[in-house]
Amino acid sequence: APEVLTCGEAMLLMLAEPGMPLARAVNFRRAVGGAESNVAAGLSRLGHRVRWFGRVGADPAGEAVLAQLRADGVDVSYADVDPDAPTGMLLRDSHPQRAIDVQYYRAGSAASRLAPEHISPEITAGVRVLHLSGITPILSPSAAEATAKLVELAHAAGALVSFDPNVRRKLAGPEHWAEVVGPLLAEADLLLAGDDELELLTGESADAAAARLLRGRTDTVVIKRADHTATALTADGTRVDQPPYDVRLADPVGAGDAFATGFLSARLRGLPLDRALAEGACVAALVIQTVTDTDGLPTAAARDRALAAFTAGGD
Ligand code: KDG
Repeated sequence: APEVLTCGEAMLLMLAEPGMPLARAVNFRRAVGGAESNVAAGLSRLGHRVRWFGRVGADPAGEAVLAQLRADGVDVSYADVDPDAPTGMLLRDSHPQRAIDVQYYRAGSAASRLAPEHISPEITAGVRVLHLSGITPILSPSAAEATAKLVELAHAAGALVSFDPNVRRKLAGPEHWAEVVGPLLAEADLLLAGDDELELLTGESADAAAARLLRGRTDTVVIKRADHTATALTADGTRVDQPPYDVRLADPVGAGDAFATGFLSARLRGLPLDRALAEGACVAALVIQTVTDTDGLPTAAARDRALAAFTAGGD
């Protein structure tokens, strides 16, 4: 069985040439996007056994998405191909210093038609970690039910549920996010969330929300702050702060997925919290130096080299 299962919408990503505003861009590079498949690709590159579950259409875009995930070493053998709906797609531009424009073509996509009947216990059997994001339940009511079923199966199987809300304002209004994704926070054993996301989803300050969740089933909350410091808080009262590593930014998209990748890998290897935060920050620093979500994802050896270089000056 794989160590990790991720589930979500993987999409064809058409990435405008760097620096070109989306409305002016002529040349696009084909890549794959999707928060959960990014984490799957990242963990695989770091040497973990990972399965991605999700749905694509019976179309060339779906073939391209699955081929890319396979090339990254991700197990896609459980992925569904929907003959009646297309693979989701997004266009975006890429800039280090200005807001990134994203245009989705995913309403009615194969992934948005995810439903509980697509989730069988074999998908989660034997996995140690299930990593999910708030994007999946926001896609449709049936996808929200499927997400709840996956969480239930994972908990019943003794797997750790890792959750990143990944609030994307283009997909739904704030009230809808709070209503659909807010209640899921308490199902996470590990929660990785922006301070603004915690506030939006709970109506509390990030620290108050974290403290409340840590009195429930949640064991660890990593709060990603606006200044890019990450703070880990645990149920036993530990607090560790991790500043970002200073690199030349090419494109910030994918930083959160990269952080989750680095953090989860360290936890899977039994490393302590401070090391997991450092590895998360390290993988994020590598990914934001390239324009796609995934090209900067390191092998284990590349991560170790980068981390040694980042910490050489002593931070
Ligand atoms: O985390 C990066 C994602 O935002 C991107 O790959 C696309 O999953 C995506 C989304 O829904 O925005």
